[in-house]
Amino acid sequence: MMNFEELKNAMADLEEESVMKMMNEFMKDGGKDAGEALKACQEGMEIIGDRFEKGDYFVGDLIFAGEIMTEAMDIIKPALAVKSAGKSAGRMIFCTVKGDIHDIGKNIVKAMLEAAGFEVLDLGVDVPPEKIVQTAKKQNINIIALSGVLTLALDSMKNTVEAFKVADMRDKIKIIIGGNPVSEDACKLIGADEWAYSPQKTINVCKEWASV
Ligand code: B12
Repeated sequence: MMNFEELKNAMADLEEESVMKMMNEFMKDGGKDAGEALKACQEGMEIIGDRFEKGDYFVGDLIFAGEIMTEAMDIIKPALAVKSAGKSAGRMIFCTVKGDIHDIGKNIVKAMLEAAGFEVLDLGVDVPPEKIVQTAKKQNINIIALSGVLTLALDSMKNTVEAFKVADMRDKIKIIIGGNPVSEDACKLIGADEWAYSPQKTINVCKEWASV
């Protein structure tokens, strides 16, 4: 049985070997409650963030943390995402907004959307509003998912919504935002249609939009 508290602490302490061992054993045991494993890793990442703020960890530690988290998620991805068979659930654009290069959360949510049947056009990180608007126009895609972990990402998200208005496309597209600083209030301020923290809510919202 996976001890999620131990996993969280191993993540926070950057014990790569222990984290991988726990993840591999977790999958060997059937990978049940993969969402809990994700949550434990995320909580570990929050502790890492706090230690960085206090000056106990440095940028090199954040980089290493990112590598461990990505590796860990690669192992449990099959258990996190329930594969849907059949036709495409819809097409969408996903990216991390301008000024922000954090992409671990984006990649997790993207993998789960793909498993749920979405065709996700991933524009990567640090993506300027104009590029998102142009891609949506060219590819005729009307569901846009924006990720951001830095506080400044909220401004970039707002600028992206504005860019869609300027291009006279705002009423034709749906925008969902997510990431650590995103909240109900931020969503209102930014003018997005929805916000989510959990990948499952993201899937539900996008499925609803795609079905209209
Ligand atoms: C790993 C990490 C890095 C790595 C990122 C590697 C990578 N490939 O992503 C690296 C080393 C690159 C990095 C760099 C920096 N970082 Co950093 N980083 C982190 C850390 C420790 C973890 C982030 C993470 O991956 N979390 C785990 C994932 C799974 O969680 P998540 O992103 O929240 O995603 C979940 C949800 O939010 C949601 N979600 C995510 N996206 C979306 C999108 C949609 C549409 C939806 C619906 C849902 C959704 O689903 C995910 C799964 O549940 C955080 C600490 C923290 N508390 O988050 C700091 C943190 C984000 N970093 C911080 C800082 C300051 C920096 C740097 C400025 C450091 C520096 N001096 O250079 C740079 C900025 C570079 C830039 N321009 O972006 C600060 C941000 C402070 C702020 N308020 O703005 C934090 C909070 C640390 C701290 N406490 O000080 N960082």
